[in-house]
Amino acid sequence: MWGSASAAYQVEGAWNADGKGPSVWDEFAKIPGKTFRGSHGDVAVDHYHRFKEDVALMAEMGLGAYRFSVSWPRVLPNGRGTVNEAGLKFYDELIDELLKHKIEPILTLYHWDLPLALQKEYAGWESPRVIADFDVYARLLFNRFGHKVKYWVSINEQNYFTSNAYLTGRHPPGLKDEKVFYLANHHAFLANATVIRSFRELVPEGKIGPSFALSPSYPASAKPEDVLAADSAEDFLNHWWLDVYANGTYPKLPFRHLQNKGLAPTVTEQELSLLRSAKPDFLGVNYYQSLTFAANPEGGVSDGHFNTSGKKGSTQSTGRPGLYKTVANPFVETTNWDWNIDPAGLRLALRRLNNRYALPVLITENGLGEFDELTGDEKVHDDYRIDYLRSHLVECKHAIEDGVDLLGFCSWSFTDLLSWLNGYQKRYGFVYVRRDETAEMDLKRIKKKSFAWYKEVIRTAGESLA
Ligand code: BGP
Repeated sequence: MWGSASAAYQVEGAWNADGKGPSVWDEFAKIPGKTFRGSHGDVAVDHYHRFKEDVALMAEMGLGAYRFSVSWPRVLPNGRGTVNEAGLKFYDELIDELLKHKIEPILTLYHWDLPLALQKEYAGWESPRVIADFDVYARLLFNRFGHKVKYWVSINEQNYFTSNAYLTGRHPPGLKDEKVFYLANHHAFLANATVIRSFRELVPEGKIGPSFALSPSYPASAKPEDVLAADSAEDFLNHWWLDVYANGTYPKLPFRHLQNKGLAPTVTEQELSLLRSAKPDFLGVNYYQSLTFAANPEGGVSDGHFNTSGKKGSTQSTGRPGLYKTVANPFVETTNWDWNIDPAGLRLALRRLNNRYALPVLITENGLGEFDELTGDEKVHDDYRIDYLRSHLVECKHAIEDGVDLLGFCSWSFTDLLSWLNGYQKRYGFVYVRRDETAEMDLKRIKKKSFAWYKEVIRTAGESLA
């Protein structure tokens, strides 16, 4: 599948239209200082009203699959209870429009826009009550769309959203509490497993899996301390999630470490058997970069400045004192947001996944966020994006030759959209959308150079990459 991806909050806009309830992001993004120049998704790129135009562009490109997310509070304004039929209708029409153009819909159940009502009522993911509510929401969508949507993503980047929500405080609800982080994350695992079980019952022919933000870990040097640091990072930052998804168990080493510190979640036998019984059909991989780690002494680095402005070089090291910290990798280029550009890291990540879990993989996101310049004659010469995607796709081919079962590739993103913390200036799309952080302008869609390039890649089923 040659696809492209988006998420509700980042594209839809229409934040309070036709009965939609508010999400945690509708509130959080408007708190001064939380996002780049106060950018938010009230209008975003107005996909809610312009989806037919956007799907027509997808069809023109020959796109094979479109991954989008459903906004939970658009269909259940209070998180549970009354169903908003107008919200369901929007997704019904979007899916039909995609199918009409032979574009495979890939539906993400949760891409971070928790209904605000549930955050207010019981603190959202901090409470086990969220598990049943998430299941009711998921079952509603399985029943409604299960006959026409085959591919489903359960939760997008549980690792990234929980880390930001409860460790760094950069996402709602903006907490910095390690114990709460592991607890909320455990609830998300149980919610993920619960909906996979429901999926087996209601959509037996479909395929479902979580999407994971995967950054393979490299040691900063061959110094044994650095190699150990990278090994620990792999355990704490990747296996902590992937082992639970694929095998239903937490990895032993980090679990013991956290238990000794009183931070590990309490896990019952019943929960373990639920986790074990909910193996996904595939692992969704969101790959943007590899990370490089060095030893980090007790009392060393934990959190550091995160570059949301595009001022190159402003990212600071982060880590877990006593175990590891991130360092720059002198062998790779970086973007203006300091993300490492490392196509071979994608091949490595896919190989590691294959060796450890032997599950099919769907690349649910990969792309380059950069400043784009719209020229006077309405062109965007984004050769850097073409280079990025081409090199990553070539590594996918190598990974397939290595034996990885790759179901598809979704670039991030199709149109430009809101980057959660980085505003509208960090662009990812094949289609430029004319707007900026504060002004919506005319939201005109303009095809970038990469549009024609990806069209050719799809038309030749990758042959044009060679
Ligand atoms: C992933 C998210 C996407 C998207 C992407 C790019 O973490 O799943 O929603 O935003 O990263 O990240 P950013 O927008 O921070 O540049």
